[in-house]
Formats: sequence, structure tokens, C-alpha cells
Amino acid sequence: MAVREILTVPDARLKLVSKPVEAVDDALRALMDDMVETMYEADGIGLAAIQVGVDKRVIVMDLSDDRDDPKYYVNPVITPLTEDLKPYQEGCLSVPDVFDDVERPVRVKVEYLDYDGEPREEIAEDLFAVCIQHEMDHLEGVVFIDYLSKLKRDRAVKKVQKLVRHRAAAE
Ligand code: GNR
Ligand code: NI
Repeated sequence: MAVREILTVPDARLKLVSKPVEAVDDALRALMDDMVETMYEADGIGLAAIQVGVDKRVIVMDLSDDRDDPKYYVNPVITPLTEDLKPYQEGCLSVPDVFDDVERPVRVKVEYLDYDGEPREEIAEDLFAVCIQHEMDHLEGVVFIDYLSKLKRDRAVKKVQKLVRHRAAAE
């Protein structure tokens, strides 16, 4: 397993539409293992493959307090189960140190393949619903700041560029 580098805005790869996975094989599991390690190292609760530069429809997530319950979502499909929207203050590992409210459906159905390639279906609510929809957006090339005003989005990108420059200088 290895920690991979997380892309940050305005990296053009974050705008790619990720491609369906054709087979859940050992190579894909190696990618998913790396993604989990990368997510834990960055203290995130979710990660989409495109955030490590791989344009495949793969998401990992861990919402457990002890960070010992990784979940794997391959080729996920999400269906909203309500028109009821709720704002949540979101953040993103590809937009470090920026947080803002995004409104999303509070309850969705998630259909996907698991770590072993088995088809599964779950109902997501609360933080799980927020996170899976945030990750699903990454697979479509959408980052949460795309929902903000142009002014806020431009400010966010500038802030991240400055942070990344400072990080590079500190190395
Ligand atoms: O770690 C993360 N926290 C988070 C908080 C609120 C809403 C969404 C998220 S997902 C984010 C990790 C990430 O960037 N996933 O793409
Ligand atoms: Ni994100």
C-alpha cells in the first residue's frame, strides 16, 4: 500500500468525467487500498479516484469514529429518495482549508459494486448521504466549490494555490 499525492484545484484532471470500471480485479483492489491509505493520511472521510489522478469510477469512504471501517464503491449510481434538501458545511481534500455550505437531498439510494465486485444497494442519510453525493460529483468532474458564487470560487482557488506554493517552499 502507498500514500498517493492528492490533486488540488485548479488541476484540470479534477474536471474529467471518470470512466466505468470494467473488472473488480487485484489491480483495482491495489488502487482502492492506496486510496484508503491516502484518505487516512490526509484525515479525510472520503476520496474519489480522480483525486489521485485516476479517472475510474471508484470511491472509498470511512465515516467510523475509529477510522477502521473502510467502504468501497465501484461504479456507484445514486438516486435521490426525497426532494428535501439540507445544507451542510462541506470541505474537500482537493480544496484544502476551504469550507462552505452545499444543499443536497438528505436521503439517497446507492447502487454499486463492493471490494469483491459484488453488487450492493444501500440507503444513505445524514453525513453518509452528503459524503457519497460529494464523491459522486468528483466522478462527474464537479468539485463542491462549483456550487458557490464565482467570487467565492475564485477566492477559494487563489487560497489553495497560495497554500500549495507555501507547502512546496517548506519542503
Ligand atoms: O474529508 C472530507 N470531508 C468532508 C466534509 C464535508 C463534506 C464532504 C467531505 S468529503 C472530504 C474528503 C473529500 O474531499 N472527498 O472527495
Ligand atoms: Ni472532495
